Amino acid sequence: MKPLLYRVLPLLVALTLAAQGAAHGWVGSISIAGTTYQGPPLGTSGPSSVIRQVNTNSPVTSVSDPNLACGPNALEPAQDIASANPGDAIDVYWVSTAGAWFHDVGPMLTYLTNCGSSSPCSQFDTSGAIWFKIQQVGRNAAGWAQAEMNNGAPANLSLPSNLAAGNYIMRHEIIALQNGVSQGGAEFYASCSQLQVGGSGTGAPTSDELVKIPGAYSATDPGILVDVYSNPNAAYTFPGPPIAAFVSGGGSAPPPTNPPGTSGSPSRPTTSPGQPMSPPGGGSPTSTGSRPSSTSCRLQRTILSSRSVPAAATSRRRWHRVLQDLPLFRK
Ligand SMILES: *[C@@H]1O[C@H](CO)[C@@H](O)[C@H](O)[C@H]1NC(C)=O
Ligand SMILES: [Cu+2]
Repeated sequence: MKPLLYRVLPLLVALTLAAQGAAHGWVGSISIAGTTYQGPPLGTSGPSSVIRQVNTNSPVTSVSDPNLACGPNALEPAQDIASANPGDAIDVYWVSTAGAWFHDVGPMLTYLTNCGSSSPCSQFDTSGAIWFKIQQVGRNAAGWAQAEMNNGAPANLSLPSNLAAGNYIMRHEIIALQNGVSQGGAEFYASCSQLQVGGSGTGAPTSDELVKIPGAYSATDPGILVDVYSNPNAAYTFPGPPIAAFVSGGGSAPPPTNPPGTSGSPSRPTTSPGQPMSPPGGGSPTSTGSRPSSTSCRLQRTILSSRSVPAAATSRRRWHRVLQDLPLFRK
């Protein structure tokens, strides 16, 4: 009974995903200073976790989608809070239905928002929250850092070494740019985790370093509407605000607190914290169904194993386009 179920389940999931026309990814776990925190299974809010889990592996593709903050329907707070300290090393393990994360072009960025001191982040509503950037990585000598995760490696960052103590939500984001050449083609993946940071740091962003999410990006930002294949060595312009100056030891200000009125702001569109979550593979609230752009992501990687050669990159993109038009290959 059980073994059979286990054998059939992945198939069912795959079929559901094929029907949905997408297969992308989510955060399976994070580790903070060596302690691992498992995320809830995709599409659930339990078991208890520090990660606000998304309910679909599909990306957000609109820069004005409220799901840009924490990923699709991850607005429901998680139950747990991770203890952390300034300077802690954090690993973020992005996974996919294929196992490891499989997109390989585009930046990864990390933001924090302060949940305030009156209640823990497990009660914090991120709609209308103000965020500041603490980290971003694009290409390094080996290529896009995102591609390092294709072998199962986590994204890695450190909390600012002088970060003021307090309650924070960490937002880790991948922007997958394989379709970034067309407006609306960039795929945004975000994941929020609830932290309580101790220590005696005083570092905080200045008011001009704070952004709302959505609100921080435009669909035509040079780091979002961009052809990453034609000129692979072109300098990449990260979207969003600069990294807060205090992160590298610059000036600091009193810790910013989200104004009380921001939580549950009526400007939030279609979703609310109390809304029941759909089962795995359920419809994406971002209406990405019309863009089956990444159905062939895994396939193209299998077919074209050569990497980091510009010519191969160009042909990968062509394959991406060709394959996504062939229903035969949508599996
Ligand atoms: C890990 O961090 C190093 C240093 O910032 C960076 O070069 C590398 O690309 C990162 N890897 C990932 C997958 O984030
Ligand atoms: Cu994808």
